[in-house]
Amino acid sequence: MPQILSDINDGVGTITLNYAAKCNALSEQLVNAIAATLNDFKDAGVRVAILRAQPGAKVWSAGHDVAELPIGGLDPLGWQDPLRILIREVENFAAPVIALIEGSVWGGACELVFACDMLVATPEATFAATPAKLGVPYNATGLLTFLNAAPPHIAKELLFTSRPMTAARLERHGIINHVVPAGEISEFTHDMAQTIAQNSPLAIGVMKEQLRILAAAHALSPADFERIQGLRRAVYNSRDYAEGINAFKEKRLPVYLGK
Ligand code: LCV
Repeated sequence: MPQILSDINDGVGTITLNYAAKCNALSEQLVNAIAATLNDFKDAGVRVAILRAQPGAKVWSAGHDVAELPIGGLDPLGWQDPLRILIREVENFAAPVIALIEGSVWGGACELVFACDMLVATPEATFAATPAKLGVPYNATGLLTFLNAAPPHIAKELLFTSRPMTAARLERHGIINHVVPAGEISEFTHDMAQTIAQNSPLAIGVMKEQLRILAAAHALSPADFERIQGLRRAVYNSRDYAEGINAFKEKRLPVYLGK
């Protein structure tokens, strides 16, 4: 069973997450399939991409495949990590990527939909950022995705509580573009995609890339960069980091000791 399905219709490419057995966890295999499909979309001249789960999905994506997280000693979200590769694929894809969201979105998948260019969600959709729950020291570009999508206090509430937030709450803060009933969301999203597809792909592509460059333009001194990496290394080498991942695998609540 393929972990994603895809199709192209009138210049709009749709990628459907199809890995229900693992709640569409963003495994290396699934990420590679999405990246390859986006490349095919580029070759086919796709003007808008829609990223979605199966209609009626209870879980849009459970985020990073926890089984693929290193237990310690290695950066869990390094440059070559599948989630980091996927975020860059979406941000660098020359056409707009619209996240069509039904179901619950967890962890790195929350960052993934925030990295998309627009979000359309059903009223029942929920969004939970889980590094604090899992004990993962999120990385700087990942946190920047949250900061570029959400007001700082909302980003911090998401990241520090790990509690799911409703689509209505995120729409109120301009993070979600439209909240649309499940029975209408596919047509609504395709209509918006068709509107975009009629416009200039060159102008849209260059504006998307400029917005990406401007949103990422932050001066960070080498000393600050090394300090961030040192702080994160101390966390992913900690007893608590291993506890978070082991608790997940053992299906129990973690007990964090702050060390
Ligand atoms: C691997 C999974 C996963 C999964 N990986 O079904 O943002 S960070 O820093 O935290 C980042 C590192 C990150 O993204 O971490 C992942 C964060 N994700 C979560 O915390 C969500 C974890 N999953 C859940 O809470 C539940 O699975 C939900 C609520 C999504 C669905 O619950 P439900 O009862 O419907 P199960 O929990 O029974 O899951 C079905 C199968 O999917 C696997 C899970 O281990 C189970 O596999 P088995 O049947 O082999 O036991 N699964 C779920 N999430 N992220 N595998």
